[in-house]
Amino acid sequence: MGKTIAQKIIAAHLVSGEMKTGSEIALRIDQTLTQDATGTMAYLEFETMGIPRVRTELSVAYVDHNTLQSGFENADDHRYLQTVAAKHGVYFSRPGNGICHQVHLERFGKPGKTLIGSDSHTPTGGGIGMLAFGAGGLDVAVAMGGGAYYITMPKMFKVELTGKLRPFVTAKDVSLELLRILSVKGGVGAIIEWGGEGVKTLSVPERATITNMGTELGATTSIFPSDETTRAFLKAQGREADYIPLASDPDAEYDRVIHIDLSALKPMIACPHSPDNVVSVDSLAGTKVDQVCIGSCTNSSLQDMLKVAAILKGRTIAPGVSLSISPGSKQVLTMLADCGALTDILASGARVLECACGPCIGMGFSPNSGGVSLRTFNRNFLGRSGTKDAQVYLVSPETAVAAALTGVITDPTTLGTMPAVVMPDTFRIDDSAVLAPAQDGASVEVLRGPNIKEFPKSKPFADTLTATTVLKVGDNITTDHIMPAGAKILPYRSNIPFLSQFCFQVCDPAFPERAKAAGDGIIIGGSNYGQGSSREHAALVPMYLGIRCVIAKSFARIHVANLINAGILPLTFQNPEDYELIEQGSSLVLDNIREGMERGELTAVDMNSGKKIVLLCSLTERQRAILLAGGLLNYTKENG
Ligand code: MIC
Ligand code: SF4
Repeated sequence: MGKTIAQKIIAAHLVSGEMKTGSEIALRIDQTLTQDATGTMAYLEFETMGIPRVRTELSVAYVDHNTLQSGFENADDHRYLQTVAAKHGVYFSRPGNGICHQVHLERFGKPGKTLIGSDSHTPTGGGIGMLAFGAGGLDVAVAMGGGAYYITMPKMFKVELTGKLRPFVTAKDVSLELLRILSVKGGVGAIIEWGGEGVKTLSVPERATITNMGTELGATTSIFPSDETTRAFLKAQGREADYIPLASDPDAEYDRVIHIDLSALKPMIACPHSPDNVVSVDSLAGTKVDQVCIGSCTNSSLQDMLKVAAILKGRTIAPGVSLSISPGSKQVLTMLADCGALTDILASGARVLECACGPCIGMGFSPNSGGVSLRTFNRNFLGRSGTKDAQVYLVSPETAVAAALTGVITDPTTLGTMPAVVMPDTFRIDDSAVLAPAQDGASVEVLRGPNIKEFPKSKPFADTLTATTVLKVGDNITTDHIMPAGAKILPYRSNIPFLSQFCFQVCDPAFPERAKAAGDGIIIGGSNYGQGSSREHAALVPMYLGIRCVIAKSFARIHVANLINAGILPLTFQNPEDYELIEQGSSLVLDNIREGMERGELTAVDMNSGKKIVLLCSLTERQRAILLAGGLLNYTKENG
């Protein structure tokens, strides 16, 4: 039988396991990336492993999230990251150099290689034919130390593209259309491969927009073939030598095939507060807009920015709208300046922000009270923008500019003729903001600030657990609900005690106190619990607050791995209707935990109602050992 692209890369990197859907496989990881919001914790974890130098082909530490320095905390963390990277053989991308995924695509990504990053949008690298996964910081730390990355062998989905996008219809609209079809859980357990004749019409940055947003589908990762378009992109980046061709075999088999005709697509928009709440832009035409934000790892490439500048040229934005533009990298920003496009952007009345995540993670530029904000980003979860009652919509750069000019939601295809945008044959190569690690790490002193607090310790499991259900939540709970981000909280990513005050703040501000008072606690969740970001803090903080188990209808992939790594037992209902039987505040007893973990089935007895609820845990031997050791860090220390 022929192989898919992903299967070929997996086969070439398989350390252990069988490439059988649903079974655990371990992969050799060629490259890692970290960003600053998850990176501080990841390097603290790496340091405790006592490995002097990373064992990957390439590891890069980016600073792009916590760039607002309104106190010493972020600056201290940047200094820590710079020194710890220099010491251990990691390249350091300085603040201002750009968003990790954009810079990695431009300067480091290689077709056919494996990459894991402590950020859920690491699959952006699939745009260039990499097999790239988002992971918790601890998994990245282990990979930096030369350890394998464990995943469940995914199903294979294919999206077959035909036709060609019409002017003003974009790769973002393709992503939104797929979210409309599949929903935020439609990709769980699957790798999404993009193929068909339509692929040839998409540039690498367009492909990267699409693989970036595969994360919102819950997919394990997404990948495009590596073809002549990929070669041209790498050549323009001065990296043609990194090119290899990659395609699926003609007889490769897929679990599901979805057809999308690019020519038939319309501009689409995701409504508050979920990326799959998608309708066509024309159906909302005329809705008043207060703010427009263009940028993020989804839509900040040179191609996106040149299109935005070309539409803005000679026009000014509507008086009621505030427009921000954050180019994805220093390369993008300098090239916009070189060709004069930056002047067109500034002349329109836009506010140009630094090359960083910025408003996407609530790092400044929060909307006004109840404000309508149109963003070219990938997530519009409740409260993520920093304004709890804001109405955040996700759109393409073209739809964003149309709204900025008119002041209302506007179908960009009504703007007239799309100005021609010519992409340069070569990019401006200047890697001076990427610092190479020290030759001799031993002499480098790692500088730590007072904000770095001790890593919380998890308790190993006894055979019986009696715990209170301290919180019951519904479906599609995101890690932004569990552990919010934003400018006020993000600087404390290496200070778990401080962060814990904000756990579940969006759902229930009394949760942290209640959880602490309860001692051992359990969270009850609906389906797709923990979707969204890779932040391991969404597991470490509940662990710190005494959470021992999460019982849900189903889990998102990265979060469930983070729970296990943190020593929290993830359980699912055998019968999803039993979700209704458990009330918040009841007391559950779980017996014979060890044996139950082995059998994959445990019974919880509700002390209030006396009801018995059957719970499932399909854990591998390794995962059981991690849980029994009290988390991956303890396990790794014990097993070398
Ligand atoms: C996000 O987009 O939510 C983030 C911030 O990039 C996260 C990582 C984090 O929480 O630091 C992600 O996507 O993994
Ligand atoms: Fe940064 Fe937003 Fe991308 Fe996350 S989704 S990496 S916050 S730009």
